[in-house]
Amino acid sequence: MKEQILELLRQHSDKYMSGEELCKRFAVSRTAIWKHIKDLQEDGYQIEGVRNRGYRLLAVPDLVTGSEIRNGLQTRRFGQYVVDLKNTGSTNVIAAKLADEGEPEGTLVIADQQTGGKGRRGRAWYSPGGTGIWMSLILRPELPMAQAPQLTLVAAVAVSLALTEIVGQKAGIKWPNDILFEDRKVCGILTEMNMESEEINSVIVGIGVNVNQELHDFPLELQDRATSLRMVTGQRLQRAAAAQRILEQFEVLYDLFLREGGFAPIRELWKRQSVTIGKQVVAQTPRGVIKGIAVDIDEMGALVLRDEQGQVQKIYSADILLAPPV
Ligand code: BTX
Repeated sequence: MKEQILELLRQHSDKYMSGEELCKRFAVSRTAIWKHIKDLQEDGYQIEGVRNRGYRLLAVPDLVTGSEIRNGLQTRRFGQYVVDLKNTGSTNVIAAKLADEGEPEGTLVIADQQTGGKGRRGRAWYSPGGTGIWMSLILRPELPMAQAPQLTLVAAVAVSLALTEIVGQKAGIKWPNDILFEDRKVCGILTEMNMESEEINSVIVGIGVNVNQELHDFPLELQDRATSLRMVTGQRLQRAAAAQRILEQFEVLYDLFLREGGFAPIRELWKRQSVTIGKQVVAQTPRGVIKGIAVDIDEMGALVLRDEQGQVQKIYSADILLAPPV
């Protein structure tokens, strides 16, 4: 009922909702209503209560709850069902478990804090409470397995377009899964696939975005390479609103990706948002280190390098270091 009271207060935030009206709607006592209001106030909602007039919602806190994410969200599936957690190990782990249990495509797991946030190849993702968007989306694409890694690229385009719009400054994609502002990482994406007899059962796309951290909030070893939306704009932002823009962009691009049966239509957008193409890169691949100039991304999503011998090489999986344009 607390959620429903909040919804009503949201809808009528330009006027007071009388206690009596609320009692009638929910067929409960005034004390019951008052207890829920108090609960909401404890969550950080600024609700004014005026004798003989009622309650009015003045301001909402920066929470990443289902209620905040769904409120005004312009999607059909992505984020319409939300599992919100105050604190968890990794949202990717929870989402994978829910996917196994049959939760549908678009289910979102979001946490205020992660204690075991995962990056790629066993690395850690720093995810302190109250500052970032730590979320994982369940997808169930009908795709050949070889195409699943392209979902990371689709997600990267979505995040980069959403963050560019929010901040008013280009959020660049560093192949394959980082989003950067001025060469510093603001977001990382971790895509994990669950197979069942050669078919994709689910894909979990984990997205971590630094939103309200200041430089000193990052551990020392990240201070020269991480940034947050607040550090770029100089302003605190509502995390839920940013998460909504990402989900909205992602759903549109994901639908396009599935409809067109591949990465090709996303490719141009990717190239436009990329800060990788044209750069001298050092790629650490499972086959060894390759140095060269990133010249393109192909229709499968592989990075195309021209190596020091002038040979063209395609890179499907690697960590890359960028150097200035040559
Ligand atoms: P990655 O392996 O490309 O990047 C991990 C590296 O990024 C770390 O080794 C560290 O150097 C740096 N790093 C760690 N934390 C941060 C941070 N907060 N900001 C900037 N740089 C950082 C990137 O992997 C994939 C990250 C995905 C995170 C999401 S959060 C929701 C979901 N749940 C989960 O456990 N992971 C994903």
